[in-house]
Amino acid sequence: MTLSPQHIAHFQDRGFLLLEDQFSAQELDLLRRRADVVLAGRDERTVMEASGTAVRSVYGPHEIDPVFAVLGRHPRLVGPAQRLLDGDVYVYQSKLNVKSPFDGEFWEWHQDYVFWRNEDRMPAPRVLTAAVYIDDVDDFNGPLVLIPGSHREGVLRCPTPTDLASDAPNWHSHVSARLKYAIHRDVLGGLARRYGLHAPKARAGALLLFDGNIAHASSTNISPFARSLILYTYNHVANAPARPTRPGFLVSRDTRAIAPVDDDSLLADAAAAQEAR
Ligand code: 6CS
Ligand code: FE
Repeated sequence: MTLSPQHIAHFQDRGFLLLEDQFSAQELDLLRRRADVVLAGRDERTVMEASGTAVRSVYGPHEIDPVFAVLGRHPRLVGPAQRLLDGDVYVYQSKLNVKSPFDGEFWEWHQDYVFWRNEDRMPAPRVLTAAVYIDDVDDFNGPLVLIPGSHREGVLRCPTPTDLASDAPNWHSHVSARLKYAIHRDVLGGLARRYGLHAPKARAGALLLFDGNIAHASSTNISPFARSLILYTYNHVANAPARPTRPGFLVSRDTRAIAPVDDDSLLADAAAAQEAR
């Protein structure tokens, strides 16, 4: 995937870029099958919704599944990440965000980079996330909502919450519905009035790229349709934290530059693994 000058200008100006129809129906079928396998696991990388019954996220699927490992090295993701971050990149973090039918909970307004700066000591916001739409994303199943242009405002003010769950590992407040760094509502209101809100809706197979500093959120999923995304955060190899302490499934310790695989690798490698049907 080669980005056009218009693509690059859009990302730099708005803080995000939506590329539609990047993955075929057969590739999506494979990703959905692997997502079901990954979601069946229950270890500490699996974060449940507050209901305790629905899975919210699984962190580090690229570490535990061969197909998600290939996807993280795919040229349709790595190519744009290298171009937009201007150099070699590695997978800082991967996650499968499910947003289950009926039970998928909200994500408060936040920026991603503040978690990586404050909790991992990531030096600079030379980082972006690439989200592959495994399901259609529409008005009704809790689409990601962005504030276009907010990535240029630096790290925004986040009041320290007083009601964070204390019985869970401390990193749970980095990934649950009650976030440690949620943007102050006065700040958020001003940004929304200035820049507006935008929900990048698209069919399954789309790829959404967004800057580590763009303000974003999502509502609960009241629909009977899942809104699963597989997300890879790409960090520039010169921007790796020196001594991360959070678990490896949140902060990858493998900071080697990615050499992208061939464009047909998802199905080719899966066929080799007798997975593709
Ligand atoms: O703490 C983290 O690494 C995760 N938390 C949020 C709210 N976004 C970035 C990242 O996925
Ligand atoms: Fe986020």
